[in-house]
Amino acid sequence: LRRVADEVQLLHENRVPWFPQKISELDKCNHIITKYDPDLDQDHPGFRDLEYRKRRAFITELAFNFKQREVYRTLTSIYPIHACRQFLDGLQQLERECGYGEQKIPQIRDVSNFLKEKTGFQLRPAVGLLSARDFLASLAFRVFQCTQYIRHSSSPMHSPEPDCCHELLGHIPMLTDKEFAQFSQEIGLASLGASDEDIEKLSTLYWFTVEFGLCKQNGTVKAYGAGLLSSYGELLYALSNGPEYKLFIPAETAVQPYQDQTYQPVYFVSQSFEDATNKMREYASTIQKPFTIRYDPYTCSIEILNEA
Ligand code: NLE
Ligand code: FE2
Repeated sequence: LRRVADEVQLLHENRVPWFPQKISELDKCNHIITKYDPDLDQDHPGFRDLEYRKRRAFITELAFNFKQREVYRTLTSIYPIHACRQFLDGLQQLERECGYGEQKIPQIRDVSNFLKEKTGFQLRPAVGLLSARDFLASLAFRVFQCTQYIRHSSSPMHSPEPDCCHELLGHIPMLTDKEFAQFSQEIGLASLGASDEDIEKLSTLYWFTVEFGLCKQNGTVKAYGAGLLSSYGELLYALSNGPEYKLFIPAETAVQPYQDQTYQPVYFVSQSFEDATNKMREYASTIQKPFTIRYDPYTCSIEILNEA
């Protein structure tokens, strides 16, 4: 039996053009020829009809986005072994009660209404990539800023930037968990009015926990970070023993440099999910500010106490 690598080598040497070997690889068969394209072909009867062209473009886009099914299907196939319990519970509820599934991408409004009932979190369409200060400030109000576009279809298994797959599959299931929701709000509250230096540390901590955190559960390392749970490629990589692992100690993690172009070279592992949230809480309480704040859940506003 020939190994896959040999086969690839063989195909390569003979200069055989790439061809799909699995039905899912038809996603890659999406190169189009421009003949009869109403946007490019001046002889097309619809060339001068802008409404018609707009409608055609919309339908074409739907066809390109067909790939989201692949993102959903491949990710859900490895969650049972690699995702933490809180995430699996959340996803199950979303599938049962909120229209999650491979057939369609749910609307931000529906997911927001659902979350609101579970943990008081609500979603808000983000205008783009936000500064760390603005993003963290939203969390203080239990508001999660969501991007709305989808990753490029040429790279379904990893995206360097957040997209709707990342928000819906990575973050939302975790935000259905009461403890995690509380924890997220606390990070947000700690950020309000903090110095630039403290914001930098908080967002680094956010990066290595909420985005790329690993924790032990029943003796096995599981992912709870959204950046891992929305990337099939990186989720496998992070739990492959390939990368470097460090123990999560907030004061040390907070100064670890990071990049967002490709897989992380180092991940921080907590003793347990609870341990991660407790340590973060302790750390947040050490941030020095010349005032104290309190969140009033009735009016959804911040009260400033004993201003210096
Ligand atoms: N790498 C993640 C993904 O592919 O979904 C997105 C990370 C955004 C911080
Ligand atoms: Fe994220």
